[in-house]
Amino acid sequence: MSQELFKKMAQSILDGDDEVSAELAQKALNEGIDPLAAITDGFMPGVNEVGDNFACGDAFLPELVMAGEAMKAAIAVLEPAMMASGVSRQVLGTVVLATVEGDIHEIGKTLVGTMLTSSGFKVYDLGVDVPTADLIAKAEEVGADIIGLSALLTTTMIKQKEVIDEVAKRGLKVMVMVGGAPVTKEWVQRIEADGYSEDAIGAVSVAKELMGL
Ligand code: B1M
Repeated sequence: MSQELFKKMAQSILDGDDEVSAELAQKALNEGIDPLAAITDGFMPGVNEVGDNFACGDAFLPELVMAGEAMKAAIAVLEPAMMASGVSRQVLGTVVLATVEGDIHEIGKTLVGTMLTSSGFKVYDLGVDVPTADLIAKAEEVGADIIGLSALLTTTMIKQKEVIDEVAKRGLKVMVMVGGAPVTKEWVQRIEADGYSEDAIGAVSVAKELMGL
């Protein structure tokens, strides 16, 4: 039953149809499907397929843009339910979150922010294409425990290292957690990040670990 729905969800992303993706997201909620499962098992396979098609020249930038819009429309419907499912109301820690400078991919970063918020973290989401200096300034202003950095491009991952180097240079007591599709464990070790997760659910566990919880 939900497999059928998941297939339609993936197809709505491939079609870049934000009306259908939003309708299917609502249908999932009506049927009591876990919103995160709808994203990971339904919509994500579609977005990954568009990405693969783009990489091998079978899809072009407009398809990528439309897939992104369809994904965002679905998440907008699912997000309130993800927020409401959070159990903890105690503030577990403060996170300054962003997609690094030069990178405008926002969907994964926003999902991580939603999961952290619904799990009890106070999240300052600075958006996309955020310069290192702005991240550091915000982290200092709000006394952040963690800076969370998303990067989706091999060309922008280096900005994660730039932030870590700046934190070290200034002797700041803030941990840095990184993620994003091109980020690997090897990269994380190389840049000496404090935490890494390959998905949004894992990001919550890693953030809790960093807080000693
Ligand atoms: Co772009 N894009 N894109 N794109 N895009 C990729 C990333 C790409 C892999 C596609 C491909 O070629 N296969 C490729 C990168 C290649 C590379 O560097 N190796 C690529 C490219 C090349 C580009 C452009 C350069 C294209 C161009 O202009 N010629 C351009 C770059 C613009 C820029 O940033 N300067 C570009 C633009 C775009 C759009 C704007 C059109 C659109 C984004 C729309 C938006 O965000 N509003 C877009 C999209 C949609 C994609 C793909 C198809 C999907 C990304 C996505 O939203 N995934 C992507 C291919 C792919 O990833 N398969 C691709 C869904 C999202 C939920 O997953 O973001 O991975 P993700 O987040 C996951 C995890 O990674 C993790 O948790 C999330 C949830 O599970 N995670 C974290 C993410 N951040 C985390 C942080 C954490 C922890 C975990 O801690 C802090």
